[in-house]
Amino acid sequence: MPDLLLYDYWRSSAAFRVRLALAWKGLDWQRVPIDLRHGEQSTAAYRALNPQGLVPLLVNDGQPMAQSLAIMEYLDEVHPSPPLLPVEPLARAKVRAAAQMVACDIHPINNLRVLRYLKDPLGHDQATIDTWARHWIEAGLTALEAFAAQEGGACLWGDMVTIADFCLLPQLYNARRVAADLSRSPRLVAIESRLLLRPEISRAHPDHDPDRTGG
Ligand SMILES: N[C@@H](CCC(=O)N[C@@H](CS)C(=O)NCC(=O)O)C(=O)O
Repeated sequence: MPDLLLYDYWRSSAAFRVRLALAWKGLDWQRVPIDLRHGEQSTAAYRALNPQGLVPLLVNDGQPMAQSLAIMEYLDEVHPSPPLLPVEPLARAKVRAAAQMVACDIHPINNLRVLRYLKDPLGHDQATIDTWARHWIEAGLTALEAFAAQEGGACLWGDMVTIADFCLLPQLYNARRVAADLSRSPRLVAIESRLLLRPEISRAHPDHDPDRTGG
């Protein structure tokens, strides 16, 4: 049995980031499915492992680790080849900034628990909630498009595949789920298309997930 266990939901964009990093590093891992639609993230057993009640959670040799950015950087430190961050400090800061534009400023305000809270108890209807999600995703991706115009090439940062790309791909998947307008993000969509040509990246995508279900 592999040493790495990933508590994962096929459609979770934060977990998708970690699946991409695992695939990129060629690591063997095993999934523990946590069905977010059925509330499995909130059971006492899961919260004992991850008090936040969120996926992903990576367990390595019995040690649980939460937060996708921290997990990707951990994997990069323990398995440095192929790298997911450049070496030079300024370049590392730029890559982390792009990753955080997604992971800290777009994703958290469109997360399942946030959207559910807008519905109940705040009482917003689904159309309003979708408008909220689209607004913040489009605003965030417009800023990331500007980053790509300055720093990007085949990837978000030059031609190197980094943690920033592994935040971008899940965010674009998520954007399409709420029909966000991607017409102002042509560079981001082109980067995604190029990266999805790589089989190891494509295999980590929810559309190709063997556990894919309707929910
Ligand atoms: N900052 C966390 C975010 C994790 C997160 O929000 N995960 C979502 C799925 S993408 C989740 O578990 N949501 C469950 C819920 O909202 O109840 C990370 O990067 O790992």
